[in-house]
Amino acid sequence: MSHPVYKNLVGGEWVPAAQGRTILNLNPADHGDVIGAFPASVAADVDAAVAAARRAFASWRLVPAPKRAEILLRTGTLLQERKEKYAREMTREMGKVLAETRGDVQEAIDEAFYVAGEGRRLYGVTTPSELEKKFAMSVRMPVGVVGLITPWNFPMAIPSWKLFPALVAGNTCVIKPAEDTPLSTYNLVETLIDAGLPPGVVNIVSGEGPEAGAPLVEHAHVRAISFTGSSEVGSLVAQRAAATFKQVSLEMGGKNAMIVLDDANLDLALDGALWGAFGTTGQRCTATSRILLQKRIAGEFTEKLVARAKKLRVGNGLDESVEVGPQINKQQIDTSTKYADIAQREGATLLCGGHALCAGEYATGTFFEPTVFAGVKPAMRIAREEVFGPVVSLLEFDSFEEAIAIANSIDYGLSTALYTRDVNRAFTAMRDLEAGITYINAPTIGAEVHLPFGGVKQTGNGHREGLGAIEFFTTWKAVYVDYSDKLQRAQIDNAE
Ligand code: UN1
Repeated sequence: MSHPVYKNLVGGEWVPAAQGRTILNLNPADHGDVIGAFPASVAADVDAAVAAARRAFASWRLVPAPKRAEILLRTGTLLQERKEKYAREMTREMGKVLAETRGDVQEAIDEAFYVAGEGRRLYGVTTPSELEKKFAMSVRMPVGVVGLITPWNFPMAIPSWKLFPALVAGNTCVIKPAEDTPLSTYNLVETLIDAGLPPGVVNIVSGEGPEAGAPLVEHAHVRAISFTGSSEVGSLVAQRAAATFKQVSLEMGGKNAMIVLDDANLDLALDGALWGAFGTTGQRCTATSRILLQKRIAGEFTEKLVARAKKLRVGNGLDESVEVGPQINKQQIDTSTKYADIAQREGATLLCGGHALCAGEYATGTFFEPTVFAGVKPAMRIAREEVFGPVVSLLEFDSFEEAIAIANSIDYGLSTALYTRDVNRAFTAMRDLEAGITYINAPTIGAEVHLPFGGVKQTGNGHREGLGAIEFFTTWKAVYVDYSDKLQRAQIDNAE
């Protein structure tokens, strides 16, 4: 069967990768459904894209920010019109159910409207000079050419979190989308172009991390890298980028805890647990992967959770009755299977799931059963390491203080949730949970674009997307204007 063949976007032209090799983008629910062949790029392709971005930077940085923002505003409006089409294409390439891919496109729309407003802000600061007749101000400048490396789990939302703030600030971009889900980046960039983005301002280099991502990270003319992916790869990105002193923003793994106190609305907590753990088939960096239950309610909660997890309908995300789509690829199935084995060897009790689904309607894709482990102890690997699949661990605790300590006892710090009706404990948890995001009476997933997104410890390196993105994609310039008509020496002429 024939399928579309995609190219790289370099300086406004669609060009094949230097070596002419391609990577097939397959529907994870049905491997017979080929979305397309995408370029397997190498360093030469990255060089060409960076050169194009450098050329475009010369004029893009001079376009007034409110005008750059208008392109983003139009992009948001066009995405609204295309939402259903792009959501369906995203479900085909990524697998998550349609309600969620509509949400993913919506997140890009929200980001477009949010960042478009920045075009008329991009605030700097003025401050008095210590000298007479001297004016002092700090203005935001674009960084230059920025490299963006994005994951497969939010194929349009995460590229939009990076592209839009980078663009409004006057940077030009080279984006390397995840090789499993490049089409959604193509759709996003196509929309930017239709909205009036000039050639070369965004360039796409498709391919795999070691071949196409690494040269971008190492490129001497790339001034900043924004990466979302695993902590393992993030560490490599930071080390390789250090050689050329790039700014690096890393959003990485999580092992997010939901704490359920015995005064909580249990039905609400159950709804949150199912959505947080099995939404997006557990493939979110914000996914609920540990549920900490206070002993008095643990039995009842566990029983109800397992009954509902067993009833979740797994299948092709294009079928509206399906609740849990496939995992992205065989490698992720292997990881889920590996952790199911590890958990059992460590002494955890498998209450449901634990296996890949291979028979009947599942034979053509990569599916895994919604999986619940009980009797998990904080020291077990299943309680500490990221699975990135539909696998959740249940841990029990006696006191609120113990729950906070367990929640914090891991190397990651992205998202956390507390279910309680006790306002004092809610505020204590907001203060004490070591995470970039804390939810009260809501699950660990569901961040909105205009708040800071990111985490502490091995989840990130201190930067934030959303609210923090403009900070990352701009660099400060201090400007002094002396209108005294004489040489005024700071720290000397005005000193006692
Ligand atoms: C991710 O999993 O990498 O908060 C991003 C959420 C989504 C974004 C998740 N809005 O779950």
